Amino acid sequence: MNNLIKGIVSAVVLLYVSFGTLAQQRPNVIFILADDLGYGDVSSYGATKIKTPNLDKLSDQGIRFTNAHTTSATCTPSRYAILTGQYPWRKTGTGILPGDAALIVPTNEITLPKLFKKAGYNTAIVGKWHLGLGEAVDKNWNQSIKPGPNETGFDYSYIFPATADRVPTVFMENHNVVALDSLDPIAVDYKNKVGNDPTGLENPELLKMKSSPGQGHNNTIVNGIGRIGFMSGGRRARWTDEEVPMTFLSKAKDYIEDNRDHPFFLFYTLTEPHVPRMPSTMFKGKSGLGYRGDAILQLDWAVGEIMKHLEFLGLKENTILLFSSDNGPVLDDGYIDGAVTQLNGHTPWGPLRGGKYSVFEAGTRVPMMLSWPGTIKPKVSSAMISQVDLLGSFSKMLNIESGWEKMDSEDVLEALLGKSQKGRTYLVEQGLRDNLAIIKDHWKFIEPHGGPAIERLTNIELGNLNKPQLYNLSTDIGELYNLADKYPEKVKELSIQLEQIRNN
Ligand code: NG6
Ligand code: CA
Repeated sequence: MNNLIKGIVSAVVLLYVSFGTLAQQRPNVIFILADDLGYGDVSSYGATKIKTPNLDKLSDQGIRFTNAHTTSATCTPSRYAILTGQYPWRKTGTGILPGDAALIVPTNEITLPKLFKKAGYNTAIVGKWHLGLGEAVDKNWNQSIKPGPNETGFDYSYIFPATADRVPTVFMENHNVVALDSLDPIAVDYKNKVGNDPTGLENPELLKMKSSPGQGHNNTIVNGIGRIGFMSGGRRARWTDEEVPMTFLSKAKDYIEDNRDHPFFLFYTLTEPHVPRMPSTMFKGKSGLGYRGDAILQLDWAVGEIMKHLEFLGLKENTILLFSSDNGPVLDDGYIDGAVTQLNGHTPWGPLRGGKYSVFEAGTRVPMMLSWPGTIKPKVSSAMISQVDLLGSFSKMLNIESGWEKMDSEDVLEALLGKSQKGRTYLVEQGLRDNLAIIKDHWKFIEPHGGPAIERLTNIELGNLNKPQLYNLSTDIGELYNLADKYPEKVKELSIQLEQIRNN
């Protein structure tokens, strides 16, 4: 070989090797999202009546955020924001969805998983979906259903359609219900009873867990639990609640293993501790706090299993593990499951006021930890971060154009990786409906709202008041002292800013 050819060959080899190394260096990203886990439900966030050793380990080896927020105090809007990088209240129809809703995430716009795909990652979602499926409410569950998670950017999906308390109580792998049986077709209806299955209303004696008076959850009974909505057929496809988290865990572990040689983004969306809380037998009674506490122990265990799996596969160092919750905590959310009677002094909301559905802090301020062993140094961060920022921040990390600059999303990568204590300067929080609050620096302004102050069924303070509320979160994290009358200029400034963001 003459020198020229030798030179070209070695340059090509060098290029190949360095691209290969670069590709290898790109970290996998696993985002584990719990359902209704509160700021005070985790021992590294101060819980004393329950121990979450695996989440604590994650806190110890990564960054533990004390000022991280969902955009909204309920699931559907909060997840919509994670995927789209936009505040959900800009679009109608983004509230809590029934189980037969059509897909609400646009399929022709950038999403968080599409961003990862653009960067060459494999992408998957395993767990709860709750963003609608198909083009319309009316759909045939016995055929392929599109669009859904796969059309919004996930190469692979293994989900349940809505919430564990809503029909259809089935898993879907990509476009199809798992274990379909053409001789026993599935029908779903949210208005009228379909088929002959007993309902919680007609046959309460068949229930293994009673629904709370006045909260519904008394339509079709599946696995001894009354659901929201009616379904018939699909007997083979119906899940057993005790097995749901194990199924998701096993699918998540398989996905990680199958993709060990290629960068991947896995959105692993747990169902705990959302209702119906029906943990696996090995967790029943373990926490002493009723099934809600048991479900939290189960969730913590699943996170530990993922961490062990990463270690076993040699992926620990090169995987960003992000953990958070989709909204704040609730005790009685539809079933009599001991959450209230066996609370035993536990405070799921920690030092915060309100809970799920609330525009007070406990609605949207959630536990969040990020670990990337070997790359980031463990610390506690008070940087203000919203989950809507994941799109902008990962765009920055992956160096991919996504247009986040024109969205509600911001780039807070430096804060996420613990290099800076500065996150956003302001963020907007959404309560149950259209009631909004804005936080800027340590000031929080809640706009006047005529809705009820307390939601009677769940016994949660929603944060509604028909006059402005202003709280100084640096001295009053519990939002007890309304300073609106004392600082009218601050109220004016923040209400104008909120209006500007709303009209953006
Ligand atoms: C509420 C349900 C509640 C839960 C919630 C959704 C009633 C009375 N309550 O409407 O049980 O399913 O919706 O929770 O129906 S979320 O975390 O998915 O937003
Ligand atoms: Ca939720």
